[in-house]
Amino acid sequence: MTTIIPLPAQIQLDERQFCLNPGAKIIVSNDSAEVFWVGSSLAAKLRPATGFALPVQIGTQPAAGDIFLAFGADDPSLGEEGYELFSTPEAVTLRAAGAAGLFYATQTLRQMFPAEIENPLEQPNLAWTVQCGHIRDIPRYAWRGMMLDLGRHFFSVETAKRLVDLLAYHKVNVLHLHLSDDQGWRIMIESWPWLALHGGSTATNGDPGGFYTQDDYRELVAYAAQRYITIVPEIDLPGHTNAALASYEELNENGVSPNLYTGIKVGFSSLSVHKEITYQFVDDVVREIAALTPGAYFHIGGDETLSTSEEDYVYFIERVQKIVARHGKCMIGWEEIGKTKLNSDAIVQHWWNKEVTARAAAQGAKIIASPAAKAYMDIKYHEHTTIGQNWTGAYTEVREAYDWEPVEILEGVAEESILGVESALWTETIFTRGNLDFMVFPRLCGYAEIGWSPREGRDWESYRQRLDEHGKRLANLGVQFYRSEQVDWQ
Ligand code: TNX
Repeated sequence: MTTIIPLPAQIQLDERQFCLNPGAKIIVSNDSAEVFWVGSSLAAKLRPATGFALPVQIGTQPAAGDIFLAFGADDPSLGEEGYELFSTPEAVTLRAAGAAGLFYATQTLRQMFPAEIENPLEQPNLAWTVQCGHIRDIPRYAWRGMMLDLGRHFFSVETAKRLVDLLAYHKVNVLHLHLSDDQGWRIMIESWPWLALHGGSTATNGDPGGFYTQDDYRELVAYAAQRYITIVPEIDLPGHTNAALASYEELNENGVSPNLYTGIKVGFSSLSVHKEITYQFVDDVVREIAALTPGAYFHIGGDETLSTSEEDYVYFIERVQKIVARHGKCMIGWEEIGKTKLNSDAIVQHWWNKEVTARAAAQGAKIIASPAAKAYMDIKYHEHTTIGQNWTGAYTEVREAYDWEPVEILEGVAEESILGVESALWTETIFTRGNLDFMVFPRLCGYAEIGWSPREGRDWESYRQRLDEHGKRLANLGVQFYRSEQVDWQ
């Protein structure tokens, strides 16, 4: 039985074993820097626990005992992200047509070694075996995301990079950063510096604030890109803007800035939809962030604008849509933007209202499934969870987070319109790295499987059993995950 998460599309294993020995090499078939990096990053993951040298070399085939990374376009049906893994007693071969696929093959291989492979300290006297067999694996959805809310509480670049590593380990390929909210503005905009300097100075509860400098953000984007993760920046508009309104009085209808906000209410703030300066502001913010972001997307929020009239909302979003397009990005918004007339490339993120989501899909928008009752990781696991919220009216235990189907949740949306799945960590009650670990893991493992694995192969009992072993991997990686009673955890 395999313990890989997300479950590969096709997997046949037998009783034989490959054993990684001290003299093993990692051979890469291609001398491009990108492919070499994939080989090197695998070596870097396997060296600490094994204590082996694992040199990375370019070559056309493996010698006995080696791991071979065969890169090439000879099987286009694997796509950019698919891969094959062949394991025999002589060698392990990873094969892919795209570098992302090769990288995902290395993540699968990590999960085929004993769980101690993830221990940062050398583990002497362990046999580093991998079961023999064949895997052919291609993702179900193109969009496998997670959102991190930096507005309510700020997380450092180091914490975000650690999260990127953990996402990559689960073949997640999008990290959506919610960079602004009522409680904080988290990225330096050079043409409007007080957004970050004042608007970023605090957080929910009056906790310490913070913001990414443009160099911080660039560094995070590059780190994520190297792990095949696209950063999607979100600036939430026209609501959720108290931090911006507090920083620049001219953005306010009455020309007076409110105080910084450290509570957790939503829906009370709005930009001034009929002031021209508002659109200058949006243009500058989108322009600067778009220039820092190689990814194709810009998320404009658009949710919970309870203090903006419907007419103003439509006017505002349709204007902002043009600004995003002018800066060369594809616009994403929360489902509420389905009430407006969308460009054909718009993407809509479903979180609550199926009817507006269906309206967006009917206009041709692609849909990302983030149903709050299933995919919100700020929701408590059960009534005794000490952090988190439960406004969805239910709790989201590990099983509830896993056992749902995007196609069924999105009533009225054709299957072809579903781009993928994204889970979300809202951080009103979450601000330490330990809080983050606890709320995200192991639920994220389930979302990763919903996004990657074929629908037919998904099954709670199989997942539950794999999670037991996977928990040891997470523990070795230093993740302080929630040990749900639904899982046996040896
Ligand atoms: C709803 S979902 C929000 C967030 C909150 C979250 C708390 C959405 C687009 N907006 O502002 O943080 O609920 O669960």
